[in-house]
Amino acid sequence: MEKIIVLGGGGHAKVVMDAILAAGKYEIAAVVDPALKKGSKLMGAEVAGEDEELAGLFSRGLKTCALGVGSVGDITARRDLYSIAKKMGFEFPALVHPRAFVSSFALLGEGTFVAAQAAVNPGAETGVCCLINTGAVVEHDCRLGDFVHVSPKAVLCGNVAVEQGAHIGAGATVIEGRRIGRNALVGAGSLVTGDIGPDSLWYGVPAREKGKR
Ligand code: JB2
Repeated sequence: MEKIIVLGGGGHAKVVMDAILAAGKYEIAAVVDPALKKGSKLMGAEVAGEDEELAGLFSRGLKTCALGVGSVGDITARRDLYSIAKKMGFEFPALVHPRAFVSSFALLGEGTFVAAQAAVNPGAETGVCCLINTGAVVEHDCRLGDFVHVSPKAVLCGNVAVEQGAHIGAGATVIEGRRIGRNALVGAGSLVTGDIGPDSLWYGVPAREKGKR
């Protein structure tokens, strides 16, 4: 079986690890997280310690990573960790929980994770390391930039564009054809009926701009 390293060992990492184990393609060879005790176990996998261990793991032939650090609006840690590991030569396959639906006419970018019960419909495309969380819906022809997070049970109707780094909160809905700007944040439960500019914070039903990020 192929081996994979999980970067991060918090709440999101456990969700990613569960999906990896359920899919059965990879064995989790190591979890790398400075907050966990080296040599301990997380969900049966060995904790390897801090990010400094990555070089040694790479030289042992482990070349595949899963991004287990999540985000609730600030993608900095995810993006930095991804680029450090990429520069070292690691690859980040797209990972899909076996009980998610991803159309064979959808395109998932490198390192994108699709959680259980999520749906990604035909013509949808994601960038690098997007997070389509539990039960989220990415309808036909949506276009997601890098590091976009669609939180649990959020719905992007058809033809929605979400630019790099934007965060769609849990249970929010964006109606068809709208555009969410770079690094914008849509609060949980919101209903987005218009376009949203970059770096702005929107929430409510219907969603209104509440400030800048
Ligand atoms: O640079 C890093 C780094 N920065 C934080 N390298 C490595 N290897 N690990 C890093 N971490 C680790 O990510 C922290 O030490 C911590 O153990 C973990 C973050 O765990 P936490 O449970 O705080 O957050 P999360 O990112 O797993 O999950 C957030 O995002 C999810 C999408 C949470 O808010 C969840 O509720 C949410 N579902």
